[in-house]
Amino acid sequence: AARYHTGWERAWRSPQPKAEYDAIIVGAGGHGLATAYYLAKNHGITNVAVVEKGWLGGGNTGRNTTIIRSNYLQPSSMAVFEKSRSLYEDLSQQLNYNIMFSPRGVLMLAQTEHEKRAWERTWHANRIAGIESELVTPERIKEIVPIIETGGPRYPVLGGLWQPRGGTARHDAVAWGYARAASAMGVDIIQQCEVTGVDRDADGVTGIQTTKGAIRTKKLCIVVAGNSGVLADMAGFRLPVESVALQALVSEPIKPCMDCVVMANTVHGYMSQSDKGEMVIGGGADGFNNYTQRGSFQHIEETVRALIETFPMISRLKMLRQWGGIVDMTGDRSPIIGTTPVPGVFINCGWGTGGFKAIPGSGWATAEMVADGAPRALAAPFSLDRFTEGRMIDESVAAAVAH
Ligand code: FAD
Ligand code: PYC
Repeated sequence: AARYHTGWERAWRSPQPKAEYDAIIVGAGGHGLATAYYLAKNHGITNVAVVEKGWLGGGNTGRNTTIIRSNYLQPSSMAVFEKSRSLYEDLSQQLNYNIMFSPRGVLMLAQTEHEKRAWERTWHANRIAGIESELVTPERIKEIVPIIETGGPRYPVLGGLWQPRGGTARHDAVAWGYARAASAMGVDIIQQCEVTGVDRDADGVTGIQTTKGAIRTKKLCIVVAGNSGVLADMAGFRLPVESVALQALVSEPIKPCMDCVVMANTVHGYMSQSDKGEMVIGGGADGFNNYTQRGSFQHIEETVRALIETFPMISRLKMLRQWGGIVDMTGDRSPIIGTTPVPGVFINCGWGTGGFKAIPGSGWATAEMVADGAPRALAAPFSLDRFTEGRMIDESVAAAVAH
């Protein structure tokens, strides 16, 4: 009998590891895969392996709520997030893979006077940097999001920051699109291959130990989000990063009722509607360090309770499923992209609760660094030594769910 599920072309190759690569990237999340893609595409470096302990995109890249925006405060952050947002605009065409980028607009609510002032400051910074964003009144907010209740009893909506060119994309597709394109250019993506050790001699890194054997390299880029501290420990240095669970949940699908993304950061709740009709909901990060990739009842209750004041209509919705991912949080809520104390070992981490939006820009900047051996302008401010030099890049307001 005819079968529909035979003869499909594999999207990427699944090779056995070679003995040696010019560069190895640990972690096949969005950032690792984008780094591999831009190494091949922009720098012609294709003798590269991306080594992944599980399945590609199975970490935070496949667990996030897909919000894309660039309304950050500091010049270095705006540069990398806006580079990223603009790369997202035609990423489907670049990868020839539909990542379902949907620039539906992102609205950050102001529900205290303090938050209102913070968004005013961000708006001025965005304007100076040429990032399109708009301060909006409660009346305008009601036009943008008719289902919102602006006059809530505890935290009425006082205004907001609207980024019309922000939006969402299909998270898995971002990973799959980069993977397919990188693989087609010769990058080996090796799944089910956990890195268990980092080999080094007096001059620096010499290779890695994995569950599929030893692999040699002189350039190792660690891109493992919540596991960054574990990998840094293997390589012999420490990171100022904490690993915390961030949870999310989705409701049953309903008819289209909200065509933008809304973030209510004072109460720790945010929401958008997926193409399937589910309300995609998230809140704050867990208040304790852990490596447990799952959700908890307490979190559902806290997050939904917080959002119901602003969106009373969700009180009748059934929640379908919840999950968690382990995010890598730095003290200033900004990422780390840089060289490390071990020659030949590079790090890309610290994206915390907000790195999905950064995947293209981060991959671009990290590929520059791995190719040249040192970061160029986009990545340079995010070096590891900013923590010893006291050069913090404070993004606690823009990080929103992680403040
Ligand atoms: P990951 O996708 O986690 O990839 C790292 C990979 O490394 C994993 O696949 C892991 O298996 C692998 N790995 C780990 N250890 C090893 C090892 N020893 N050997 C080999 N491989 C290893 N960001 C936004 O911008 N917008 C959002 O709306 C948003 N919402 C979020 C909601 C939730 C619930 C969560 C959890 C995160 C959210 N984020 C959001 C953050 C975003 O998901 C992350 O910052 C981003 O996905 C990090 O990508 P990554 O490639 O660095 O990490
Ligand atoms: O960084 O925009 C963000 C975000 C939203 C939800 C989680 N992170």
